[in-house]
Amino acid sequence: MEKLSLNGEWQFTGDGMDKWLPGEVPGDVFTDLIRASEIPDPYYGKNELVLQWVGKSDWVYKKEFAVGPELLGREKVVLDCRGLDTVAGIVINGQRIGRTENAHRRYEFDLSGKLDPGENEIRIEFSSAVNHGLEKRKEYPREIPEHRYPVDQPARQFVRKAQCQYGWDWGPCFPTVGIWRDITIRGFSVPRIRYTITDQEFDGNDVKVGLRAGFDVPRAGRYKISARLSGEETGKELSLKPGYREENFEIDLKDPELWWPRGYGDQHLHRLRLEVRGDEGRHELSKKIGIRDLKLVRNEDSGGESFYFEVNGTPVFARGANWIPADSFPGRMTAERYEGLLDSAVAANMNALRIWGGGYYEDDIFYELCDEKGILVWQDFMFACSAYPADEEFLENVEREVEDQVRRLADHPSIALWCGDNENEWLGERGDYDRERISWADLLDDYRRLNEETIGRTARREDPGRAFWPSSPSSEGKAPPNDESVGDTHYWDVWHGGKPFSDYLTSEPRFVSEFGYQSFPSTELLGKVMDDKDFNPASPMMEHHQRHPDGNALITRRMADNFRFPFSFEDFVYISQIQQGLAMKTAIEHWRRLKPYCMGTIYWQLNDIWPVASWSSLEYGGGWKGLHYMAKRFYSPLLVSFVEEGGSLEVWVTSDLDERLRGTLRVEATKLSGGTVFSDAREVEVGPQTSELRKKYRREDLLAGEKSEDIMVRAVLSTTEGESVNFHFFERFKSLQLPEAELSLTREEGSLNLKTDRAALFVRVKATGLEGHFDKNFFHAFPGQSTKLSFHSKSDGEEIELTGDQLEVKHLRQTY
Ligand code: BMA
Repeated sequence: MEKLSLNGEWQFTGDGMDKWLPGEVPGDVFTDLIRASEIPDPYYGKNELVLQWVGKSDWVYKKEFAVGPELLGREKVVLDCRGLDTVAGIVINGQRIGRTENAHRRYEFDLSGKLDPGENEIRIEFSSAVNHGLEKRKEYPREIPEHRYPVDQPARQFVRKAQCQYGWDWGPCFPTVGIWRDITIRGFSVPRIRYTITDQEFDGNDVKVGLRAGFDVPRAGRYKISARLSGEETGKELSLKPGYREENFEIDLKDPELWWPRGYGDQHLHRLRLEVRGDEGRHELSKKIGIRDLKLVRNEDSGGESFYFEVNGTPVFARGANWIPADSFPGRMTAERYEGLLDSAVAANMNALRIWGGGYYEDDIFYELCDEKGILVWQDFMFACSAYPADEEFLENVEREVEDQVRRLADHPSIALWCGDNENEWLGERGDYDRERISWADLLDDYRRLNEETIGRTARREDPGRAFWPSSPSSEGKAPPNDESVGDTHYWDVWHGGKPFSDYLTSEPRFVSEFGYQSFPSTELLGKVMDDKDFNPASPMMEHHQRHPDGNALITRRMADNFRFPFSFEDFVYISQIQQGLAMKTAIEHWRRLKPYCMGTIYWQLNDIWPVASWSSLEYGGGWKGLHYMAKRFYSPLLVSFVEEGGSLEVWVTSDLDERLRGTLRVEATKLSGGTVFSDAREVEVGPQTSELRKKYRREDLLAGEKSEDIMVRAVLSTTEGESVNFHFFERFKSLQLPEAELSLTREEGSLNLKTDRAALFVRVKATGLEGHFDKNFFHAFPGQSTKLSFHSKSDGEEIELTGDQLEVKHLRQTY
């Protein structure tokens, strides 16, 4: 097959512009305009407000390319567009050859006979997706309720592109335009393999791998097709007629090496090769697949219905977070940025991510990295927080999208589940639309046609071996969508409902796919998008970078409940991060204790799309907020945790490990100013995949006559598989008698050592001017204990040695 990549340099122009500027493909018009210095940094200050014209304008991209006899000599030539964003007309040498209106689809256009020897020109004429949506909305017979965000554009429901680009409660409004994925001309005379999808049938340790492949046959002929996987081979010889066709193959593997989610085994991948040979050459497709038996287990039980992933017979508690697009501008994303974010997820002991339905189906590299790192992916289809149209044209467009994406992604072993959308089913109950004017019953009919009959039916048809779940949250009709006893749950009473953190402890879901709490990003990051003088949570500039209308009120109210109020912005940011971490810690430790009744916690949200106050644990650019450091501890496969009930303190041990462990559980009560007043140590045996109450102490025994505001309790579980440490305080942080503490950071035997004379809570070490993260941070230090720290640079993940003057240390007592 002849391949001519059209990636690289293009030229572009837009409405009212009298010149052509250089553009980069794959990319997007914002990134190109920034590079050409035509627009200021869209994230800076309130620039977003003056850049709304970009999404409302039409744009043209063009490129000249040379075609040689090799390509022209092929029977069939196609233009393969892996992503055009969004409404576009394609013109080759002045001749219109097709149009697109779905950024999530792969489009192919026949170029046979349309190319000239030598120079050719391609133009892609984009019309504004925002205007397109408005027109479609006008034509649609029914009103679709629209939830609006502080800065947004309307009618996103009518346009198949990343929905959050129209503005969200954490994201700016930048409806991008452009050639956002690879664009290639392909010429071929033998059948071209368009895609392959495998399914796996297990029989004990052996596996029958079914392979379905789609071929584009340019000319009639006799062809030999062979498939190879892990040393096994199968094949057939066929006479094929021109046109599109599918063929099935089967390969039996004896006791193959399996792919496991991280923590349970290796991420073994097998090379799959499919080859077509004919008189005029050959075409081969090669990719890595994983062999694993992955099930979504849903068994009725006394509590409702279970909901968990089982991989190769092992139940897996999903510890993870929700993923949103990592930049408003896809043109800026790089493999390194994907890897950095995913490495951070792994470093925080996550084994699962949910790709939320308001963004886009991620780049191939994302799934390849998840395969390699053993991260289970919950993949939403890209519909979120809304009703959608359901006319023939829209449904047909969606069917093609689902087909394209499932065929592209299904062979990634990391993908655990397809999910129809984010919160659309739940919308009937919670949507803030005018219920007098718009009836949900009317919209339900459209919803069924889109969700069950189009998205679900297509996903099941294309990939019958993988679970399809209608929506997140859903109970698949067995209970209200967000019911806790069946299916997955979004738990938002603490954030959106403003309830105290203790409310998490009243919730008993089977699998929580969303719950979150906001914090502010670092002042280093904020300093890149605003002036220091705007460093105040309620400054108009900061409020522009906080998209949840009640966000600041919710944060500050809760802060006043639990902390002495900080008076510098830097301290406010620091405490907001502690508070966010504590919210997630409370929820996740509780839900992990409910194992195996509850089998997954996917918090909202892992990452950010721009510099903003949000629910993320990684700020824009990948920096770790306090929550991410805390997640590393509360997501540790082995967890010791506390429950205070009446006059007693329970100590629980939760294990996601598959082996039985022996170890010591030590519980100590210590005065904040120094001195242990209670201590107990016992040998423990921790069964595989268990969560148990190990010991209950009377509060008065732990306090040993001391005042509750002077005491911290520490539990240390030490086993051969590592250690889990946790703390408990009987009083709110604002009521504690925190001592002034002297902290020292020294370099001893190659590592950084932190020591203190008295208890110092939420110690945060910052490496000024350096990008990266520490192995631990936001931890409690107390007398007699020295904490070893290492710093991993962002560029290569390697540990680097820091000197004292590069470091800044803060702890809670210093904020008042
Ligand atoms: C959820 C998500 C998002 C939203 C988040 C925070 O329900 O699905 O739509 O950003 O809440 O409000």
